[in-house]
Amino acid sequence: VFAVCKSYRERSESCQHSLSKKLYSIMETKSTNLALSVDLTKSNDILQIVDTVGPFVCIVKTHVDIVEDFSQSFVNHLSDLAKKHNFILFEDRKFADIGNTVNCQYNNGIFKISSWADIVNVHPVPGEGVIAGIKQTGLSLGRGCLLVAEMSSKGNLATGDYTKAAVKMAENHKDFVIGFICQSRLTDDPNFIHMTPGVKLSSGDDALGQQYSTPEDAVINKGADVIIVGRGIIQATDPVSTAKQYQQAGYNAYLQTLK
Ligand code: 6AU
Repeated sequence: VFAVCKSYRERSESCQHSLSKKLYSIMETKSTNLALSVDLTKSNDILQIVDTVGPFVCIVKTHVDIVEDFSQSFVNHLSDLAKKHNFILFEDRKFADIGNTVNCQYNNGIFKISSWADIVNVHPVPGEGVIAGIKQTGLSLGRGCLLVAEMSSKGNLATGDYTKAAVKMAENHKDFVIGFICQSRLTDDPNFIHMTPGVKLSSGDDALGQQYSTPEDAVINKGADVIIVGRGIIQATDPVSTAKQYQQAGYNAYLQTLK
């Protein structure tokens, strides 16, 4: 068991970034550490599930490049739902190029990610320039980013010294990096939020290398602040009641870490 053991309220007070403060206060108010990964390909399907599951999550995470009918109106609707249900928008773009290129990818093209996504994630593999590139636009907009310091997939290379170097990079950019995508507790610095994907009610794997642990395992043993759940919810016969189950499992696990 990791050493944080602080309530969301305390964590909200001890972190610096306004987005982290907002996230912890949403988690406190809505009693949820659940992020919905809404990996669907039609905007209406996404908006429909987000409107029904929105009350139970603190974050909605998108992969906008899989949306077949992407439009500005889709983004406007998604942003309206974020206000209506009080959650944060996370575009899972995993930027991984030189600073100038990622800055262009962040601002331009069809998706104009910087104009609507509160959070994006970044692979640390190119070095600090990848953070600087996103930060150049994101800082003044009040955005934040997460470093992919560890991965959930079988045989991934984000381990050992790579993960340690990622933590160092985050420490050098505390004004913009608000945390990690990870599979374990990487630091006790209250400025960094740990978000863990690869979560399902029963552990196991998929046919393409994804590896799952349970909400309890992710929060209590791996030290996740936020659990990220995709297919466990979106492929369930009843996504709303299933989302409630994940919310409860994740939140109860959090309560156990406070004891
Ligand atoms: O629950 P799933 O397996 O349906 O979906 C997991 C989601 C997917 C992945 O692209 C993403 O989480 N993900 C990430 C992220 C969030 O960066 C990193 C990782 O190591 N594993 C992972 O599954 O949208």
